[in-house]
Amino acid sequence: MSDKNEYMLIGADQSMFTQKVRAYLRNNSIPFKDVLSNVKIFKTVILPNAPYPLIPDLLIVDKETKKYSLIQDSKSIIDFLESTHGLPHVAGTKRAFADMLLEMILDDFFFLHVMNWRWDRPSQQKYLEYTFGDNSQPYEIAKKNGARVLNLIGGRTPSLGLTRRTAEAFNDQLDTFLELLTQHLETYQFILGSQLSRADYSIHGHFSAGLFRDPAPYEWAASNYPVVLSYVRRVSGTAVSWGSKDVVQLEATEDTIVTCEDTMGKCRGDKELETSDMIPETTTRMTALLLRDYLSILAPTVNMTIEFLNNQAGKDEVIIPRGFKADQMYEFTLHTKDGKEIKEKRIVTAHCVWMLQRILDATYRPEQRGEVDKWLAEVGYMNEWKNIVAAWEASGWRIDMTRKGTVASRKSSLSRL
Ligand SMILES: N[C@@H](CCC(=O)N[C@@H](CS)C(=O)NCC(=O)O)C(=O)O
Repeated sequence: MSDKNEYMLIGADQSMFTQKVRAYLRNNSIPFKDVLSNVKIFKTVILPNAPYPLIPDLLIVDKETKKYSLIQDSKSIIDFLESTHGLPHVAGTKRAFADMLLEMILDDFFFLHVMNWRWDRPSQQKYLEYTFGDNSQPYEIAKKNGARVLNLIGGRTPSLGLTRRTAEAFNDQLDTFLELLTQHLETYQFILGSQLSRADYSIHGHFSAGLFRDPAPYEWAASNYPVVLSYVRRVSGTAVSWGSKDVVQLEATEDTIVTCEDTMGKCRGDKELETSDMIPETTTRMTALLLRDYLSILAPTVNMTIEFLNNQAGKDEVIIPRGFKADQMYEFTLHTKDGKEIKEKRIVTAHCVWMLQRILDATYRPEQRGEVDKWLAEVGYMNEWKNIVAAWEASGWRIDMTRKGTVASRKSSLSRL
């Protein structure tokens, strides 16, 4: 960003994807102002400039003329910030792929594991109503307004397969994930080792806006997983916690500083990870835990998206709906701790096909596959993954995010350009 511009981030405290971007901005010392989203902002700023009524949205504002442009979606915002500010991205063929794969699973699936703690917990209803409301208003008005917001958004999770039938399995997996993460953090500061990456920002978003924010999960999560809480605060970029940005380790005499070392990036384990394109074993296990069930969502989503596109007779460009109609549900599988399979139905949400496309464009290109597959073989489910990739690539379509939304184009029409 030139000095001509400033950033404003439209979002909310309880929004996971807002917190993901805020942590990224803070850790990279990029100044920004927070703008609270509300109905008026959606109508006048977001919807005229972006495809979906979603937060976060980054405004790039010319300080003098006050003209702005807007970027929607946490991934696109981080991409923009990374390239504009020349910020580092994860190096290493396997590590860069792992980071994007994890970001997809965490953003598209793992948020349900956290959401599971948000709804249906009467003890925190008052808190949710107030904090989802417009808290520039007095308490009772804010609460009333928040109750309306909750009615609008709180009802969507069952259609994504988070129901009474699956709640226990989601919680089982969250528990196992938190145990693995605790074990991981014994050695490493961050998911890929000593370097912060997208996967950390995704986890941070989910946990800081949900698990370690809402009262009901806070007590459970903070008491049982204090190491994870400390990690989440570290990724926030503001905490006085070992490994946080600007926190240093001091050796001093009475009047002189002897040494003053950054604590960020200090691991208790293998320092060669970054340079030798290695992924911590605990990260591989966390990926495997979620990937097994996530593939039962990704595979039908990709297949049903292809079917939808192939029914658009003759069109070279098609806007894909964010969610398909409720009569096009499919069944996915969740595994409990003891290996029991739970099946549930959910609607098709095609955002993940765009996330898959991003991976194919950036970190799973044909020349990268040999190397990446070595790691996928360790994770497991490689054939299932490869079948999904093959189906999408054979479909003849690609997907991009545009002002109109996620748009699929026939590759044959693009190659004619
Ligand atoms: N893919 C988007 C997801 C954004 C998203 O789901 N935002 C939620 C808040 S965390 C939202 O705006 N929900 C409003 C709604 O669904 O109506 C991103 O990564 O930014």
